[in-house]
Amino acid sequence: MYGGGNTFEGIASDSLATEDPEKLAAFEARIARGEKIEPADWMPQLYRKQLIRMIEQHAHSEIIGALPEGTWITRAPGFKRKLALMAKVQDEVGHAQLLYSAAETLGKTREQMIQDLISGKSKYSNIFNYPAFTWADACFISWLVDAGAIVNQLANVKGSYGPYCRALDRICAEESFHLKYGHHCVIYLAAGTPKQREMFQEAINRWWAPMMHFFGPADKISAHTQVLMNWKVKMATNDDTRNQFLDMYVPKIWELGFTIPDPALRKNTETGRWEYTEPDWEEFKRVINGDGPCNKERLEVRRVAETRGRWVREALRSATMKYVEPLV
Ligand code: FAQ
Repeated sequence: MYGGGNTFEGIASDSLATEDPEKLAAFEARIARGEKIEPADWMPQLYRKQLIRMIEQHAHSEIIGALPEGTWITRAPGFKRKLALMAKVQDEVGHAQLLYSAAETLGKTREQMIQDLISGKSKYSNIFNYPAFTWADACFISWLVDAGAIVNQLANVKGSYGPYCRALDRICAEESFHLKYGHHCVIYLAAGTPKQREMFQEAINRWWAPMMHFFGPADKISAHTQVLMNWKVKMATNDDTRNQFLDMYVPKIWELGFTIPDPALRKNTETGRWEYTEPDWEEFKRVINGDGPCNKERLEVRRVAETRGRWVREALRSATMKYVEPLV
């Protein structure tokens, strides 16, 4: 089992033995019937902890995920691309807002979540710890990272925790626009000059390994999949979502005449599954535990935002602040 080196061991070994067996059975029966669990409903501590962990990491991924693309807003080629990218980045930050609110319903405050992010205690998606060197890297994120996120989220939208599923529902709708935008950017490069095609090929070469890691460790070493699937928080395993992504997007990449830097990549027509070189899980582990190419830079941006934005939050919370009726 993959340990991740921090909070996870504690959560995984958490025992259900102290839970009231009748309440636990009723809770599991509700989940089996496909009912949604709402914040005021009884739930086992382990379900609560797992949800907080996963939703919080998802929220952090959205705000950190805004950074590599965000640096391209001023350099995006042309006014329309700048406008579209600005709207997309703003959407990602909005997704974080929805997700932090969903996690707050489980009892962890937003302040604590942000503290845990900037102190390095909480995780966020591995993929945003890599640099977006070129415009083609930004296009890769908008098309293929968004595509990966949609595959995962469309599965989990049917999950058991009401507030998370409702947040995902709205997020998926917005992500589908991002996907179209990203695809359009890539088609433009693919139909462009040899240099533009070369730029996108280089982006694929750089991002393929982090993209394979994005769906999480292989099922055989994943720590949380089983418990999350039992309680319908996760509706597909890591290998299943990775396979679904490959099924949907590898043919599209190949159709555009690009190559993928994995000589073993092929669909096994008998099993219907994709075969690929086993991703380097040691690199994945290093990156998600703080030692990737951009981890320090990403967290520093959040630290600065937290410090500089403090006065705004304090002003909003201030008891002296009153609503003033508009003069109309
Ligand atoms: N990165 O046992 P599992 C986006 C950790 S949103 C970092 O398999 P689980 C939008 C995991 O936390 C992208 N850490 O864990 C966008 C655990 O560590 P812990 C985010 C990872 O929870 C697009 C350990 O490894 N999406 O991109 C990763 O069952 C473009 C063991 O792993 C979500 O968060 C990873 N990739 O499955 C924004 C969706 N994978 O906590 C801007 C919701 C695993 O024990 C631009 N989350 N770990 O210390 C999920 O579906 C799941 O949490 C998984 C991982 C599938 C990510």
